[in-house]
Amino acid sequence: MRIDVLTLFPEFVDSIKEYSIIKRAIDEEKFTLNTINIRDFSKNKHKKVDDYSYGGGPGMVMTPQPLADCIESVKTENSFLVYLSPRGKKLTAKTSKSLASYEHLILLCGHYEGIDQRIIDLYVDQEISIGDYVLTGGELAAMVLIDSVSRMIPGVLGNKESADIESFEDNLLEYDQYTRPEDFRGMKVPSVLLSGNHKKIEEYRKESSFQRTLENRPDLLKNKK
Ligand code: 4H6
Repeated sequence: MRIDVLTLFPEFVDSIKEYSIIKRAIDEEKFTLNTINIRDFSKNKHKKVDDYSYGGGPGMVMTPQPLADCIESVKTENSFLVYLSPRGKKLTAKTSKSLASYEHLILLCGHYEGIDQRIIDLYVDQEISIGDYVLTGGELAAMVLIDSVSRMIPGVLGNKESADIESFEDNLLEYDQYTRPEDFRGMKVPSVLLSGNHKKIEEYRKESSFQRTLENRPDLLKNKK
């Protein structure tokens, strides 16, 4: 898979290439990540990429010319273009999994008050939001999407790590986890986890998952199969 990120802040997005599982996946050529500076495509003498909003009101809108030229410089027949915006459809593990099967993903990051609607109408295949809050730009949303999609690419995670992909699919949150020491400042690890009784441990974890979900995300339980 190839991911191209169209942004006004390429260095910011490039920084994720240096870390953890994404770094390993890129080194192992599971996918490539490129950033393209939208400003490089501006034909304005001051490299301007924004303009006033028709109809008035506060804030600027990203102007179509640099966006169209930037998109056309990377787009092919099998590209899928995602626009990160607070107006988009909410990102879930299911969306990430389906995005992971594209040969070429283009992620468009907006700034100011957003982009000219005609660019959306012409080029955007899917408008995605990472949650109900506003960010100063689409870059952090694109980085979240890249992280979550890359984990779904076959071979990016080890067998052990892959298990937690399934965990969200069954609409339950993770169970409580412990590691050494057995006693930390007087707080003991639940004895069942030290018992070696795998059936009991399994039961404990199911119950722990259920309780955490009930407490933090009761909405997930309604969708449970
Ligand atoms: C597109 C349109 C994504 C992108 C408007 C982006 C939240 C998310 C942006 C804007 C984003 C998300 C610019 C509107 C700043 C508000 C960039 N915010 N905004 N939830 N911001 O995925 O002003």
